[in-house]
Amino acid sequence: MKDSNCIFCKIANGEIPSATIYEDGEFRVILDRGPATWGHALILPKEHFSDIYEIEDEVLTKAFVLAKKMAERMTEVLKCDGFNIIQNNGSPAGQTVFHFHIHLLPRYTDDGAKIGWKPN
Ligand code: D5M
Repeated sequence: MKDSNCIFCKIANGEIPSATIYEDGEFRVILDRGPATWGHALILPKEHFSDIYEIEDEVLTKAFVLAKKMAERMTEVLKCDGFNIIQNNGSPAGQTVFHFHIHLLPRYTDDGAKIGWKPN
């Protein structure tokens, strides 16, 4: 269900312009307005789900299949050396926009970006 107060609902459904790099009937992929690396993009479902707990499994599956395809294509185009696929849930985990989205983060050797989690 669309949420009239949700900025990503408006972007995903084309009511607010965005730097769109892919679109189909269910998803829009946009460039992040504050890129952590060159080419940082976000997959937005057009339907509103606040987080991974709320999103329907079928849409979630399609979103991650799309993430894989986008990562493959973006790696070809951007010539990046690695790729983070990140999805935050809840404020303590870094979620700031409460419309489910997947971060596509091209990584470059020695890019210096402070991203990622490593076990101690
Ligand atoms: O990620 C939310 C991300 O969304 C964060 O990287 C900034 C980005 N953002 C927020 N507003 C916009 C607009 N209007 N255009 C493009 N990108 C945007 P989170 O995982 O919730 O912290």
